[in-house]
Amino acid sequence: MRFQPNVRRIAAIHDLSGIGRTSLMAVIPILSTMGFNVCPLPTAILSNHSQYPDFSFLDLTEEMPRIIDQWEKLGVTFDAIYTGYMGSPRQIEIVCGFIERFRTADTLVVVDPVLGDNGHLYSKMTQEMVEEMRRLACRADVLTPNLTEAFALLDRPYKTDCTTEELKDLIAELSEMGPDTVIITGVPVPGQSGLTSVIARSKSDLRTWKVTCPYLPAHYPGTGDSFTSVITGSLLQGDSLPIALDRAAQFILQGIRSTFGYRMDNRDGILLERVLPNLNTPIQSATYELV
Ligand code: PXL
Repeated sequence: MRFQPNVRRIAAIHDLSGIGRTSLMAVIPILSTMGFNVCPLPTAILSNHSQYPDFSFLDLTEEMPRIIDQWEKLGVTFDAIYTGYMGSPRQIEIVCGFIERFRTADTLVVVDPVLGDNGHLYSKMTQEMVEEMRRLACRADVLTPNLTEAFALLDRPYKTDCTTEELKDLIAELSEMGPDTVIITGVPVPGQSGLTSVIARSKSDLRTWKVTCPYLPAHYPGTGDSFTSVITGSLLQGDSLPIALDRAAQFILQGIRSTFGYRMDNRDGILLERVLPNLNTPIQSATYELV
């Protein structure tokens, strides 16, 4: 009898930022803790993420095709391809090509269209990047924009006071672009400044799910990366969409709660190291609702 390791492999296409717990520095620990073999295809190396006023930036666009060719030679296969922050428009074309080459009928393709937050694009993001990101979004099985990114992808003005019907329409328009499942994060709850929500739907199901959780008045970079990492791991572990939403929302809330009590620089992100073990404890209670 031969024993085979049952460790599944995820290609993680994000930047590596040394300071601030974003991108690969959230993706790798979270998905490793959840039992996956994370294979990084880095898009850029930064001294620190781009929400600090200054940062160094090494664009890896030229290196990416070399890494991809080598992976192809090695004959590696991936159970999931998970993309986030892109360093240049040309890179997005390379990543689209990577998906064409490595996707099989069983591959889960998760696209986090990292472009901006709170109604603004991040400092390196241009209109051309938004347009290219639309091409990548079309190829996703699961698309996870925040509200800013959802409006940017649809070329509509940002607003925060959306009704549930408006959010459902946003999801429908985004899924018409291609993705089976669309999850919109960071959705304010009208009239309740102490709450925030995520809302999601799959074309293959058509029920719309919402998870609401307490909102603490602080912005921590990287929480979107951590959220989508937990979603990716949870779906690969076989959880339903609403359970994946609950696990991800609870993990982020635990991370924020573990950080908020300190007088820290918020740009350092959440204290991920403190909450990683929670990813392997059974979910205690689910709070999802149908809307
Ligand atoms: O968290 C998203 C993200 C990823 N990568 C870089 C960023 C940000 C957000 O600021 O700057 C480099």
